[in-house]
Amino acid sequence: MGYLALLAALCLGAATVARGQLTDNFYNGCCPQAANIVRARVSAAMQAEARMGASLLRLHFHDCFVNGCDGSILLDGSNSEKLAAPNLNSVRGFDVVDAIKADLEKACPGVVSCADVLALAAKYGVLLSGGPDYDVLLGRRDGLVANQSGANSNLPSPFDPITKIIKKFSDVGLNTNDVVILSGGHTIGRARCALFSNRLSNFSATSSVDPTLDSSLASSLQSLCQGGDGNQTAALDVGSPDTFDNHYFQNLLGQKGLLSSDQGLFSSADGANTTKALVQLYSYNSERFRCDFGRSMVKMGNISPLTGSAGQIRTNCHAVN
Ligand code: HEM
Ligand SMILES: *[C@@H]1O[C@H](CO)[C@@H](O)[C@H](O)[C@H]1NC(C)=O
Ligand SMILES: *[C@@H]1O[C@H](CO)[C@@H](O)[C@H](O)[C@H]1NC(C)=O
Ligand SMILES: *[C@@H]1O[C@H](CO)[C@@H](O)[C@H](O)[C@H]1NC(C)=O
Ligand SMILES: CC(=O)N[C@H]1CO[C@H](CO)[C@@H](O)[C@@H]1O
Repeated sequence: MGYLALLAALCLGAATVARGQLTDNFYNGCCPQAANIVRARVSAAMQAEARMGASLLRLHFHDCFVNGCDGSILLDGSNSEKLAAPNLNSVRGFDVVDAIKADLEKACPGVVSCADVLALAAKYGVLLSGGPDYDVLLGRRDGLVANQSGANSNLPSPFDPITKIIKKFSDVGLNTNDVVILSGGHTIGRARCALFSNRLSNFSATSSVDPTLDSSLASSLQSLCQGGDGNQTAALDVGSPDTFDNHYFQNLLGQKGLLSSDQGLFSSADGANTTKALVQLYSYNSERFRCDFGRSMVKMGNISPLTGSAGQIRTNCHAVN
């Protein structure tokens, strides 16, 4: 057996031992440098553009909600998830993923899946933004198909009522607590005017601005978006868009959530009182948020993973082998 084949076999061995479960030491035997390789690339990308940490976090989320965390969002082609409405001109970070994968293929050819690259990149995007250092679980294998219609139906929209968002999370095994905790991912990153300008004018017959949007924030967003093509971006966490903190929840208490789906967790009547109570909790208990966020990320990362001999380890994340 050649050296490289032996390395790959070590990883298969780990999968067998784990009986289809993800583990926190999956690559220790066969590619011990995997996490450091990902961390270095994410760090370099964030030095060039701090927002990239957020973009990589979102990529993992959008991968996991469609056919599980299987790297399907990275596949090109006419049925590509990249072309689905929630992703088109919206998800970003593909170049960083390619650079990570190229480094990994040099160090440990054929060993680290694209799905795990996304999980690791999300972890370091969070950590290097100042977020919690949770133990990411690994050992996912890559899917063989993209699912554009699945991306259109499963991914939450900022225009969905909170009840519908809760349903989309429960469809993938996540509960209402996870909805609130993981929405806290919006402590970093940006959103385009097209996704929130519905709140700025013509909101209802009686008021032109969403009554649950702080009026001075509304004015500044109006000037940002006015006359534009909908592609201008605003911070999801108005005070500290590149720092992972609990200001996202404090903002909601002050009606400074950006998306309707953010503010709805605190203000919406249909949000049920659980989401409101959790927003309050995290607004004053930052440690609790950090801890719960890590736990919910692990849970999200566990959505229908392919393990053992299912799927494959893609050599090129853009296409099946
Ligand atoms: C609860 C339902 C959710 C809705 C409706 C939602 C919606 C959105 C929208 C509309 C954007 C802006 C897209 C654009 O401007 O093109 C966005 C950005 C973002 N979302 Fe969410 N999201 C949700 C949950 C999550 C979750 C669970 C995470 C991760 C844990 C997450 C992480 C992010 C991040 C980090 C960004 C900023 C990305 C960047 O700056 O490139 N979101 N989200
Ligand atoms: C696409 O996603 C939908 C919704 O999750 C699912 O019902 C369907 O089986 C998926 N199709 C494929 C080909 O994976
Ligand atoms: C926003 O930018 C994308 C390219 O990133 C472009 O295709 C789209 O037309 C722009 N939107 C509008 C409304 O012009
Ligand atoms: C939410 O709380 C309010 C009072 O704070 C109560 O009137 C209402 O019935 C509660 N709604 C639900 C769904 O529990
Ligand atoms: C009630 C209200 O503000 N209506 C306005 C909605 O937007 C259109 C233009 O997009 C205006 O013409 C309406 O006056």
